[in-house]
Amino acid sequence: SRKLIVAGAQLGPIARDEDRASAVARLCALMRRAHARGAELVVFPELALTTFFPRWWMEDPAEIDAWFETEMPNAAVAPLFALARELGIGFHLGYAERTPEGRRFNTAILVDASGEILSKYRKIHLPGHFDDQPWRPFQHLEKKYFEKGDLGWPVVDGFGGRMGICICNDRRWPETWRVLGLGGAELVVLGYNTPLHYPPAPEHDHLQHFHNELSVQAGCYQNGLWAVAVAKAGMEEGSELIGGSVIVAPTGEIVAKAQTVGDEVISAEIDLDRCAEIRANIFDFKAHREPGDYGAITAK
Ligand code: CDT
Repeated sequence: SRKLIVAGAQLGPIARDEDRASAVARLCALMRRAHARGAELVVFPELALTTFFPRWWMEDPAEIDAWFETEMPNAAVAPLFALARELGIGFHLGYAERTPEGRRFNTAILVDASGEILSKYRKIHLPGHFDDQPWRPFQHLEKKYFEKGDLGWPVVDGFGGRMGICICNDRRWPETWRVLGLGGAELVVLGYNTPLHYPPAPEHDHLQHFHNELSVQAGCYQNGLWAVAVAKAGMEEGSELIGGSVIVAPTGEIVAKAQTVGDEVISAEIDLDRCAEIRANIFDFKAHREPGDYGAITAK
């Protein structure tokens, strides 16, 4: 068996005026709690250093750039990297990335127990809209503030297995999970900021938790892999974000789930060898997959 203890560190709301130092102090406190449970890896949410700023229409480039990191690691997150090294724990962190060329991405990294960045992913499925829609109680302007990711869905060796990353809206798309599964991923880590209220179709608001679990559980089962899916949750600047962070087994079963919408650690001992329960049986890709009949999926 290949057992490891993994943790998800759900975050409660981050206020608009909460600075990086305060957010990083919260991440460090959660990392200590995860480590106390024996975790070798702790997963933080999408855009974990700031409030979910794409809810606001902004035009001033300086105001927009203030939400972005131009280096990783940088001075603000140095305490998190130092604590990870001190404790010998790896982590996943989502943040807004601005490249030296001025390109902007919704990014996540996977960092090993020595503080080295093992993998980096830039979000591919960007939800929401480009244009100002002031009728909404809050907007969802990821298409305005971020470019589509250009790194594919990398799968790398780490934590005794094969590790993949996706981000928030990606989890709703079966293609995300299948590409990660085809890359051999055994554990997928992801963060999300999911508003409870969806202004264009409010009749689906009561299904937000169901759709979160449905997506992650299906992704795990249909590809025979583990996932740690972690929310930024709670009432953030007038937008209520769902919690419900979960750890899901390759069978699709939930093995740990958050109970609150605040800062909370969930954890589980997982065995990466359990991927074979599914991958050597019903979803044995080599034996049963029929890619010759899937052309419509990649046609434009
Ligand atoms: N952050 C993120 O991707 N949130 C989306 C909200 C979709 S509604 C515009 C999600 O899929 O949860």
